[in-house]
Amino acid sequence: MSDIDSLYTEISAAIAAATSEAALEEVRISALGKKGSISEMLKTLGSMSPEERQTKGAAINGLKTRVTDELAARKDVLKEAALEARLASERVDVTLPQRAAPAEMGRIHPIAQVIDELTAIFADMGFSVAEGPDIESDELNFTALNFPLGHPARDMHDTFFFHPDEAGERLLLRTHTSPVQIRTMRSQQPPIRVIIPGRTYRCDSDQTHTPMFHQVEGLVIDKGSHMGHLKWILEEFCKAFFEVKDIKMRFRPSFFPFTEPSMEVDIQCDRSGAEVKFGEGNDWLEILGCGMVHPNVIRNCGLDPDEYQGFAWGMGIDRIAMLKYGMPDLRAFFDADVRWIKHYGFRPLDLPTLFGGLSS
Ligand code: 2NL
Repeated sequence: MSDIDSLYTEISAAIAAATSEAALEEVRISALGKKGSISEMLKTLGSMSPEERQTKGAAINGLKTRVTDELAARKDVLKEAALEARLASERVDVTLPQRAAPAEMGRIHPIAQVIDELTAIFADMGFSVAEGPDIESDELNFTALNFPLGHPARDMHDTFFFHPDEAGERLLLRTHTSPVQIRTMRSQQPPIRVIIPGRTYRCDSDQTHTPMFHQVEGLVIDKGSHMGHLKWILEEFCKAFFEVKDIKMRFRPSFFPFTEPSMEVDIQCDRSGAEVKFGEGNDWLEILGCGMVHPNVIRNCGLDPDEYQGFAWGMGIDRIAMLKYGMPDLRAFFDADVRWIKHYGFRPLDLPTLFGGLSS
């Protein structure tokens, strides 16, 4: 057998034995690459006599053509096989039930839901939302709000204080969202209509208190604003929030350093059944505190209390969320238990709106 025939037999066997496109490429390089066996053979043509070149040259070129054709044919076969294997491995059973999209699986926390609901209600009445930092100065959290130095109400707030700085100033975690109202009154001109939902902190922890909780406060400052306006806003809010046509409210005198007069507000409910019902029955439930902004607070914000009056209110978000959605344990709000959020959470795409329903 000539060396050409034996080289052909060898290469042809290697082509047939290649089981992947990469292995086949190696065979091609070893035969037809720059230093491949056929290429080396072609290089010998130059030193041959014209007669020898005529017979051997044709034979080597014939070898090259056959090997090139076999490589191409084998490549087609391997390509087809690779495609078949991929199709088999990536087969999709279209009859399987659909897996829920991430937006379907996640849930909105009831506190976030209630904040969205309140915001929709007050936005409809012309209020905007204001925000401020959780870490505040003593001045904004207490002094500007008419808590005199050494006043017992400062101690009642169970404040978390930071260590004093070199100048002796003591920062704190805000005990209510009121400092944001002070910031708003100092930076905006009346008329002011804002609500401030946010996190608040008090060093208190038991069945009905968590050290971090949520509050929403509202503030209106304008010429000639009065308690009638306050009462109407709170009534409209309660009806919309508890999704009832009518609800009786009871205003009881109270005390806050930052309002005068101050009131606590109860709403009518029925506690005779397993769950509390609003807008019916003969029981009362306290839900918020409110009052006319104290003239000292208006003055502390650079406004003239003889020109501008205002009213404000504050309520616990966690508490009204528990009441509305029948959640018995406050502490579960902050446990991050996925089973709880699956049960009490809200679907992310069901945004609360007044026209579409708050809690559809
Ligand atoms: C409650 C009572 C209240 C306010 C908060 C307020 C803010 C400014 C001026 C005057 Cl800047 N008042 N806020 C007023 C009355 C009551 O909260 O029981 N909250 C849970």
